[in-house]
Amino acid sequence: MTFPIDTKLSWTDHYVEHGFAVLRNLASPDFVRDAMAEVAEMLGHGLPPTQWTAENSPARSRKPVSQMPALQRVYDDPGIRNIIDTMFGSPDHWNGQRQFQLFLNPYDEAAKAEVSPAGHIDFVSCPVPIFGSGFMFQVALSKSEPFSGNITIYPGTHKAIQRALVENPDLQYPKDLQPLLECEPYEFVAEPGDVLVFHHLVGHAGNYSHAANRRPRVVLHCQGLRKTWLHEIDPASPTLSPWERSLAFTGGRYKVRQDEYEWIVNYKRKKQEAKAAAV
Ligand SMILES: O=C(O)CCC(=O)C(=O)O
Ligand SMILES: [Fe+2]
Repeated sequence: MTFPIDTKLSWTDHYVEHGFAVLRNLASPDFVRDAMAEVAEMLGHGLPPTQWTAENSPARSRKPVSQMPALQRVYDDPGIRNIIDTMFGSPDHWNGQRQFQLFLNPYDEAAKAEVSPAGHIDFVSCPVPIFGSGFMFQVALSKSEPFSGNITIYPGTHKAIQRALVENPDLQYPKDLQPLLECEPYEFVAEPGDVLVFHHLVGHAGNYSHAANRRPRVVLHCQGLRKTWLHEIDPASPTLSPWERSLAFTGGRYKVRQDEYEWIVNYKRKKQEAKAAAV
């Protein structure tokens, strides 16, 4: 059993409620075709995707994505830009950063056809932002199948994590928060051009590639970030954007103790300094 998408909800309501949404066939076919051609050129072996293996195809691009102009166009795609603008409630909030990676999971003979029973969040042993400044999305460039190494999402966990942080903003992942990230996952099995949008606090996991027909997983793993970080939310406000609504599980009006960005940067800097002083 995997978690079923609730098709009665709009994608934005699904994102708010479950911490993720799937938009089928969203990125333009021209973009997807050119991006896949650029990936194939980078690999250089001319083999069809079902013959890609861990030996002949690296999981992370050999070439920096900054040198892959077709991939860069992901942020010019009208469907993608519409997601960003809709999430933030206006085209004025996006910070313009093209921050993404190419994730490629070729068939792995030694792996098992299974997905992780638990997720992670990306804020490891550091402050976890209650609000943060954006969301994540993946754009599928090729057809995948169950166990292709697709990302899995642990639905609804963004709420539990945010509530725990409201109670105690000093909680950290994994030591305090891992138990909240175990539930029935959703696996992003994709057709080319499908997009998965997910919350910065929702549990998610990478998986091994061992699908029946040996299809690999090829996606762009992207961030949609705002110019400004949020400091405060009033869940009762009628004008919240979908992104803000997904951050309104605070149980009432909530204001951060300090700027979250500065908090994370200072925390990391102090940790580095302590490490340097210890050697
Ligand atoms: O493989 C994936 O799609 C997920 C990767 C991930 O969660 C990460 O890099 O933090
Ligand atoms: Fe992650």
